[in-house]
Amino acid sequence: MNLLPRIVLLLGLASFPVVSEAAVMSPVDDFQDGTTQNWGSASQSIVVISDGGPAGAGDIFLRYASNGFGGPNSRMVLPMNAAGNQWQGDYLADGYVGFSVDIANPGATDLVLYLTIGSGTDVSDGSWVSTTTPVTVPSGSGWTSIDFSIRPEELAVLRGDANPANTLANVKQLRLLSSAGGLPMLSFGGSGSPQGDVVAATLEIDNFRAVVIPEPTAAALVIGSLIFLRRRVC
Ligand SMILES: [Ca+2]
Repeated sequence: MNLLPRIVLLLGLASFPVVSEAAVMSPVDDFQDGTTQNWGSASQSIVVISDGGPAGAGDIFLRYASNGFGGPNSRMVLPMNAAGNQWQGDYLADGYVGFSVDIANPGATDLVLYLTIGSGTDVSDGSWVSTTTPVTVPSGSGWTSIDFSIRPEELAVLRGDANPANTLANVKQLRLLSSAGGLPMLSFGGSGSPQGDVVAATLEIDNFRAVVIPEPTAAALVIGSLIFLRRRVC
């Protein structure tokens, strides 16, 4: 094929974003610094375990056990709501399309997990959306890698703005929770935050990170294509 038709063909391909849809990963919460990295509330009993994460010896992870009968540890929910936490931001601009996390369930109760995303900094302000497809991690499960899609069309609005994209553009907090009966309920009769089940269960977590698809630019694709072409014809 002559050079000009090749360039025309490549310029045509550049108009299809799928060409560049190569996912990358965000920075990871791996707990290797020995802290909870902002997961959980101060009143919850979150334990940092120094050995036995997915990579084995020396792989630090978190364990949270809900008790199912009352107090701050009654519910199976792990909030990320510290002021200025690392997961605040504009997920649309950052190209976040999902999250990946390693989970183990050494407890006696199946975990039915949803990831919920909020745009407010307090319990009752802002909007909340939720993933719609629960991920079940059965009782007794060892480490398993799970994913949540957070593309706007795959999210359910729990409260507030009817357009999930607006919540994704202004994220202030997350809540990872187990809800065996379907989409999470909200506290305060519907005006509060997504709640996990009141249940005796155990969640172990490591390597929480976002799946990122950088926004493609036609210029970058054309430049990349021409570099490839130059290598082929030289
Ligand atoms: Ca780790």
